[in-house]
Amino acid sequence: MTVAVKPDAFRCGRFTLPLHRPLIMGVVNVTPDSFSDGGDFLDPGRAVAHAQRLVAEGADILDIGGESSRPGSAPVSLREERRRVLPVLKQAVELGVPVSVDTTKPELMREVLDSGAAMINDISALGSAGAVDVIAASDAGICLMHMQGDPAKMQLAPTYEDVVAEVSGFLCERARSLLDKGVSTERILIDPGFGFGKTDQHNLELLEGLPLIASHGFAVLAGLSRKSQLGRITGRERARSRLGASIAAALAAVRNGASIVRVHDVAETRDALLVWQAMCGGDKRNGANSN
Ligand code: HH2
Repeated sequence: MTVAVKPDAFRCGRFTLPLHRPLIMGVVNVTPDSFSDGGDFLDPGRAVAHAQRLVAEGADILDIGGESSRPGSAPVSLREERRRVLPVLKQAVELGVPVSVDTTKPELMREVLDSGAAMINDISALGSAGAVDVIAASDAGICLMHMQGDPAKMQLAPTYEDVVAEVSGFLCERARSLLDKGVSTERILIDPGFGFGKTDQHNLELLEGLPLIASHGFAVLAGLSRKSQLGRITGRERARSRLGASIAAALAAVRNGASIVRVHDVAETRDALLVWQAMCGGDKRNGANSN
């Protein structure tokens, strides 16, 4: 296996974020139906206040989403997603950290990049027609996430022969399509998409396989925060009560090579990562920055 050198930094818009320590992406869901905090921040004022709080707590990146992708969720129209995201984005870009928008719609990608977003987080890995070109024509960062199927049906019967090889191969192919269009490696994040068309066993194999996924030379983002598998492991039904579980999962992901963790609870994750790094020196695999 060839181990490519991991980028030293993630570049998105006017920002360059060094990757010598794990970064935290704080989630701002401007939705009525997100699986863990649906409705809490649908009001733009509350969403902006939440974004401010996440930055004060140590978020390195904010991720604003206007469409839930929880299993069984229905798609939202462009008009509605726009209505939810844009007012929050316009204020969030003043907070001093890069703002990502979690969307699969190329029209919205173009508009949010024009309004100051530094990054796009696409759970369909730029699968919509024209999406690759929107990113290529910008200086934005991009997170390419793997999903089998779509949110409406993805958890019905996820099937793989070799989940790590298939997810890894897909992400590399999508990343290469961006490199071919002139997007630099430092602007690209890859994400195995925990819980997106995966059984619990697939998720565990992907977590274990993160070193392989991280060996392709792209920084890895991992999103495990509050996810239902953590509820099944701990017996905690309520997503909000999965804080301890989410922190453990974030540490496991970073230990296995993730450079960025996407989380709902920024302050607690930050503290856990700082203590773990101070006491354990991180881990050699994450220190792969220096490989
Ligand atoms: N998970 C969710 C949404 N977007 N993006 C990436 N890159 N990786 C993830 O794991 C990921 C993601 C689901 O979490 P959340 O946004 O809190 O829920 P919902 O989709 O219900 O809004």
